[in-house]
Amino acid sequence: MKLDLEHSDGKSWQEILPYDGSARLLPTFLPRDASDRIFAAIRSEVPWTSHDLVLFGKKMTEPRLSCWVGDTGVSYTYSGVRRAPEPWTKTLDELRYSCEEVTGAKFNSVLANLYRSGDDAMGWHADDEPELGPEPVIASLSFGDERRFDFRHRVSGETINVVLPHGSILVMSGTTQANWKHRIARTKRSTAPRVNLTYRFVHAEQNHA
Ligand SMILES: O=C(O)CCC(=O)C(=O)O
Ligand SMILES: [Mn+2]
Repeated sequence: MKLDLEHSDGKSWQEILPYDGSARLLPTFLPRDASDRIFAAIRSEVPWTSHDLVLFGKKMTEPRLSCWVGDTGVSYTYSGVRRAPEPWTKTLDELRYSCEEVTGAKFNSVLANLYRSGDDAMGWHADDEPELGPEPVIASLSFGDERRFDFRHRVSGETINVVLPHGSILVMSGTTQANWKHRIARTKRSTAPRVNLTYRFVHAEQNHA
């Protein structure tokens, strides 16, 4: 799907990727005071859970808290584990409509991640599960401490780094997931919490709910 993000109140989007996909950042998507309120609300509304994952045959605990939220019946396999969604909270649902408005895309679910400090992270991966479709639009909102988001091209190995500020939106679309992986690396620089919300559309025909 082709996105037209240019008409958002004259605010300027920055294209982060040089080729093979699109990742557009709007650093000032939400005002500071609204972002502060949303950050506090999400941290208390969401039933944060620590999840296990299997990495190289070893069971480990993910270094972050997370919660999968979505419309009834939308299930999603993530880190090898099928998850049924938690119901929408008021704040997550309101933000869904803001993301739909600014992207022109539809979202039926969101993966919420809470990085408690710089020790929490997410390793290299792509949001390329079959149920997201071949060219998913993913709207990623960040709140709290700034963290560096890295892209790495699957073939050339080129890496691109971008800092995601409080109240920002990063929209990945086109062939981004097919060509690039991304991560949030551990860092000694960050000690304060950060919340990230990735809004997605999970296709019903791929559901195994
Ligand atoms: O925390 C972030 O900015 C990225 C999260 C992410 O990649 C994901 O939820 O799939
Ligand atoms: Mn991801």
